[in-house]
Amino acid sequence: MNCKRVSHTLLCVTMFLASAGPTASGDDGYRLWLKYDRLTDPARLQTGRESFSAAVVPGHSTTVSIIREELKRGLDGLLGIDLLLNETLSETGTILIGTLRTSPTVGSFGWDTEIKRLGREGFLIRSSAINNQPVTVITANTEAGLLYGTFALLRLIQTDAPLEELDVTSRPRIEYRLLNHWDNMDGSIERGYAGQSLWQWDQLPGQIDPRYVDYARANASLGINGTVVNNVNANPILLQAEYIEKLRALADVFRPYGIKLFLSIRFSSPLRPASQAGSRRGGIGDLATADPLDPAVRQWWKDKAKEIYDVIPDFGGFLVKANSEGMPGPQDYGRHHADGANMLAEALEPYGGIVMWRAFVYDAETDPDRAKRAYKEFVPLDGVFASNVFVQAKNGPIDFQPREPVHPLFGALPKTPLMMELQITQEYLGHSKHLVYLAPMWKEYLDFDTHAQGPGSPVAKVIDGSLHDYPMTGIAGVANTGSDRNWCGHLFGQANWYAFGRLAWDHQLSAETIADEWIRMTLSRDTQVVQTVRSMMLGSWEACINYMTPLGLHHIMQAGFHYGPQPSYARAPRQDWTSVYYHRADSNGVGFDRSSTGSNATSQYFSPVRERFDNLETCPEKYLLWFHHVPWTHEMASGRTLWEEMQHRYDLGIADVEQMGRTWQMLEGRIDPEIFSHVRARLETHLKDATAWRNTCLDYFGKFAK
Ligand code: GCV
Repeated sequence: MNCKRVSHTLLCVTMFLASAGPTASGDDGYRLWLKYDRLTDPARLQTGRESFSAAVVPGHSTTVSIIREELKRGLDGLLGIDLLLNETLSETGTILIGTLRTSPTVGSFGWDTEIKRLGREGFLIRSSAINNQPVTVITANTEAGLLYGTFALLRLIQTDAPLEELDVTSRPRIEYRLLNHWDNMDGSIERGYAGQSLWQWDQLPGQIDPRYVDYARANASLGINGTVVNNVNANPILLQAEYIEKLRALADVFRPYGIKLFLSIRFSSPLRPASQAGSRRGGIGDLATADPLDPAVRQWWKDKAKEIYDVIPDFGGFLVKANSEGMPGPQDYGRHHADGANMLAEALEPYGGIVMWRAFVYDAETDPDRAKRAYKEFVPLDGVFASNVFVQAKNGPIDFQPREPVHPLFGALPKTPLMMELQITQEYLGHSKHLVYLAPMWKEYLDFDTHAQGPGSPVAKVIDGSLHDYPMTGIAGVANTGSDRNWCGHLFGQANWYAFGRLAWDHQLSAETIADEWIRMTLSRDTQVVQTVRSMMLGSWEACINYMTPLGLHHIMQAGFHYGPQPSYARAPRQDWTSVYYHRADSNGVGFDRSSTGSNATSQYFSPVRERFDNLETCPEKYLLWFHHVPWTHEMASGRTLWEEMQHRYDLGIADVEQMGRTWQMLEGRIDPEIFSHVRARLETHLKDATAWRNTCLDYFGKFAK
């Protein structure tokens, strides 16, 4: 049965309605994907109960206690067993969880070489036997690895994976897997749509909200190993001693879950406070300059780093937005990005800390085309950055649009570890009101072949370091979490948090597999419910592109708010902050000519991508209006004119959202009623607002196309 496209789901739903059973009630979504609801298949229950009735987890650390608790909780929920926690392997059906160091028994299997290859965070789960008694072994080189292995075993049980003859080896492909919170000190979240910040600064360090623990646990279950707790539009007060204490309290909660704490810093922190309230430029120091080449400034940062590491010995490092959107930076002193980054790198280096220097810069003086600016600023600096500096670039060259071509920096910095920044929060994709599953989008970027070193140079290989042999690798996701009871506002927003974590661990996973796992863990294990919801999810990103910005249109959102459509927006302090700058519609056609006859942004890509994008005939239609100004009468692959195709795409987007609503409606009684009503209400808003998108855009562009 083919349930892949949204439009096919009706058929699939109709076929299973008779077979699926009723569900439990009253789920507020708080438990995320770690629900551990009881298995219903009797055969699986029996296998599970026989295989996992006892556990031996040697050790005394907090992480070991967490592993024991998680296992107990998970197996109690999934299998209904009261797990025996033993000191020795006396029971049949024991899970042994230990490293070569903590468990001599693990050493007796002769797997030492394999285990060493797991690295710092990988794990091995294997069915084996001791004295003819079956045993399941979870082993790793570190406690973090054991924790990840424990979550992985629980996931296998929870997702109905085969449990016999287990043999799973897994290690992360990327070293730094971070959430970036854009949380402000007043509790608000920039581009956050799920309530207020999770961090209660006024209560820290004394009071630890239990939610911090649940947050860390959820991240650990995915293998996320770091979190930048504050907005890149950073407030420097977090560097004050009082706040470092508060940060210590958070770091203490995160540490046993394998999560390091990082900070966004303001480059001008060494300066005296700004006299103007709300200014992005002041600091917390008493210096008259923040020039990165000034010895006093360099010393200020060294002292600050020492102060932080004295309190938080495993502090991760700094994320920096500099010379971007009014944030101060080295260019204020005639220095370049590497001067700024290297100064901070020097301060952090003695403690093993790193700098993540963002490439989200678009100074209008660099080039009239915003899409070209970051490349022009950063490529000349390749090889100039210190070894503990990442350059962190967004997936596309503008700003988290529904669809962009890949950022040309990927592949263009062979000597500088490039960290990819994805946006989990849906700033430009319907906030927490639209159901948009982002894994297919992220896969499109990761799989994109840059041709940086000939064919077979996908972005995934750039960021996992294998293309350029990067000494360190990283990926970041701008978090969509908040104080809302269900964490993400929209229940399906959880799927994006989940997908980010899973892809950060293993970018080879497919969007389908990840959706499947998430649905089974969050909504239902009924195969047909899973297929139906998965098809809704898989079609949702393309639907969103169609009703917002089809065919390469971009940044035609409401000014500032970025939710609804505003293609007519023309007044702004700067040209590149308006919608008309991006779409350039006129009576002849529409689109931004970035080809060699226009801004020549295509030249920033490697051959043959460059030529493919440059030529109107070979440019993929999904990027057409990104790279070309195209006549309204241009014949598209479908045989329609551009204008007809645009209408068609907008209509298709709406049809898909309508279909999502119908499909969801048919799931009533098959999933938890509270979740059902919550999603149904969101889908109603989704359809209403998507329709506004179509109507506004067709009305607007129709005036040009006539
Ligand atoms: C944190 C876009 C967003 C801003 C965000 C910025 C960034 O411009 O609209 O809210 O600021 O990107 O990534 O720094």
